[in-house]
Amino acid sequence: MGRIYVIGHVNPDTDSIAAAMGYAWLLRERDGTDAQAARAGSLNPQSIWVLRKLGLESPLLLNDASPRFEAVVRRLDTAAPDRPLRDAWTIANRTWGVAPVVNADGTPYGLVTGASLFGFISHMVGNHPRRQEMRLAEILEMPCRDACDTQAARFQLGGRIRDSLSRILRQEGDDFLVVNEQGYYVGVCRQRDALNPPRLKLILVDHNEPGQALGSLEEAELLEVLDHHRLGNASTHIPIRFTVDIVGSTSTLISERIEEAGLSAPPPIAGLLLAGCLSDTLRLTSPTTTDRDRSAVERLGRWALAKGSPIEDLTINSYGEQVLNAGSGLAARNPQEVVNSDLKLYEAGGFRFAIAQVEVTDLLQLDEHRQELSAALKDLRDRNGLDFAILMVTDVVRGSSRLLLTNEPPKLMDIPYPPLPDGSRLAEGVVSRKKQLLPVVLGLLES
Ligand SMILES: [Mn+2]
Repeated sequence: MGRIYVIGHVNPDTDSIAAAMGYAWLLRERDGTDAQAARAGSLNPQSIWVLRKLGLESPLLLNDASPRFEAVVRRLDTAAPDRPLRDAWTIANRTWGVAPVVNADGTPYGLVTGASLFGFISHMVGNHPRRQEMRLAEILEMPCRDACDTQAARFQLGGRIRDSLSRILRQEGDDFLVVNEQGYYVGVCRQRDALNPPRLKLILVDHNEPGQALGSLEEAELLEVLDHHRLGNASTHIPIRFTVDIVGSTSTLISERIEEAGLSAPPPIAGLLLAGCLSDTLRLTSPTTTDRDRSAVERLGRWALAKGSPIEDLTINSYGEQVLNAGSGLAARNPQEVVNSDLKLYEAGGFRFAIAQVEVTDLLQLDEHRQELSAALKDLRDRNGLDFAILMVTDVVRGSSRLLLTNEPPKLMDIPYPPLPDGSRLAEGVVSRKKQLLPVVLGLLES
């Protein structure tokens, strides 16, 4: 069957990412299919936050379904330019009569083909009858470089075949070199394969209109559509499985299929689908919400919040709140909400203090909101009768934090994070309150 890509719409939202990853997981788990989740554009801040929180890798970026050279490349063994032609001869006998010759630095030198070999021999022998007595063994001792076609076309592994069609057709030879982005040898491609490449197998989730799909959809082989939007679907040559249902999220449909298979998604995948559903239905408050979405949230919550899950200490409500907040950055939220939404109180060394944390996808946001956040932090300290308070603004993309401190005691002067001109501190590589920041603060307070 080969690899199948499961992909959502362009400008992907969290439901699109979740449905692609959730369905790819189900196809692998239930059917043993080689299904890979993909995305048709950059992740939005909410999806970045959710994937980070759950410890999941971002799905593969796939902007365009047009076949690329990687679909037709054959990774043939190589000979070195200075090695005897015998080496290339051995390889050519095992392939279709072609041997790539590659320099010591990994760049291709050329191809030994039937035509190049014939050209070489006729050049050696010419029309001298005496030289026709030359033995094959002598010829095979000559260096590969002498019998190479160095003019063979080179194509980029990731390049679209369609964009190179006229060059492919104009080529003298039938075999081409395929190189990676750095220009290093990857393999060889035959003209006939390039002219008839296998189509990319696609399953569309969370959309069905070609206008919302990745580019060159018409060049792909569409296997299935699973969606909850209005119809505007592409036509196909053969019947496909097509599901469009009136529910609040595609994640709901995926969770139903997982349940129907008698399976339960592992906590990170369930947490991702839960985020997709909560985000599309605005925590089940949007008018698109149905009873099936409510059941899905219950079911996904059961799987996602299990012991040992990355979000085991949250509830459906608190998780949903964080998911929706993660989409908005600092700008869309009032400072009181930012400092209060993820707040922990501590006592140590005779001090009572708070550490609040907020996750952003870009620390530059902090510069615009620093003053009002500092004011909200002071206010929080006063109202809770604390000695001091810290706000940890964590960049979940780059994995660093900046700290705002208010009324910190002299003992914290030695905190090992350099102060910036605006008075905040830069905690490079620090993302965990529990495991990184708190032990440092406790160490100083109790010293
Ligand atoms: Mn959706």
